[in-house]
Amino acid sequence: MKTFVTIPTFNESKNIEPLLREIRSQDPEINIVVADDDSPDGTWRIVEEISKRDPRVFLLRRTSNKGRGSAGVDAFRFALQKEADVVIEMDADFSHDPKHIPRFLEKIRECDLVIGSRAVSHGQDRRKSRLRKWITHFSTFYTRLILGLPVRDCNSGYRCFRREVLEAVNLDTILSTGPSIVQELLFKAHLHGFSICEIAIVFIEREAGESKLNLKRLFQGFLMILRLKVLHLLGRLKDSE
Ligand SMILES: Nc1nc2c(ncn2[C@@H]2O[C@H](COP(=O)(O)OP(=O)(O)OP(=O)(O)O)[C@@H](O)[C@H]2O)c(=O)[nH]1
Ligand SMILES: [Mg+2]
Repeated sequence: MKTFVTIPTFNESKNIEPLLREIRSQDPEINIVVADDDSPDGTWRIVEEISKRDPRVFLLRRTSNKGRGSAGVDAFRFALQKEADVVIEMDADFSHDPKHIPRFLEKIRECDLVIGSRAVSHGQDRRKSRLRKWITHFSTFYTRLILGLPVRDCNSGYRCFRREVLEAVNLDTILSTGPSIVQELLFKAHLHGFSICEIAIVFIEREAGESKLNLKRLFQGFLMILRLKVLHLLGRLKDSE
């Protein structure tokens, strides 16, 4: 099973090297794609150096069309072009522990899409901020309600896709340039009838680097979920109707 890990990054210079090391220690064969938006802190430069020593590390240095969502799409496209069978997407800030990778790869044999979930038995959200946890709870409630998703952690960006899922959702039609790509892909995979499973993860707070979440991004995410629902009701979610 040819496996790729894709990681969108922006200003993660303190995290990226130890993260790549930990992923590599999980699996010497795994391919890793970092989609960096020309980070001013030089994250891309660190990845470029590592990629010279490790032929299974790839850097996508993006200078236009920036954003968490479009970086994710570029990395998926790259993995598909390189004939990935399975793609795991994760954040760079150690909230997503690489030690869960082997369990994703086990579970993907049974399901089309596997979600690293904080909301199933043994899953945990270890962040200290009550506000951040509350936002996650509310956002999951809202997403499940509007989009009718049979998933307990709709906001998790730690996921494993079979190639067929990424092909079917048609990456050319993704609307989200920002973080709402997480919910958009989930909704489209669900509309296509793919099987979705959740495995427990322990989600920890970022220790280094700064959060990119702000009120504007949060609000844009809520609006995007409404937009996806309306387009679906109108039969205009291109790839899936
Ligand atoms: N390429 C790219 N990556 C981004 C962008 N914004 C965020 N990311 C990356 O997407 C992942 C998730 O972003 P985070 O800032 O951790 O968002 P969050 O998890 O909601 O918030 P915190 O964990 O509190 O920081 C991280 O790997 C970021 O570096 C962006 O505009 N472009
Ligand atoms: Mg984070």
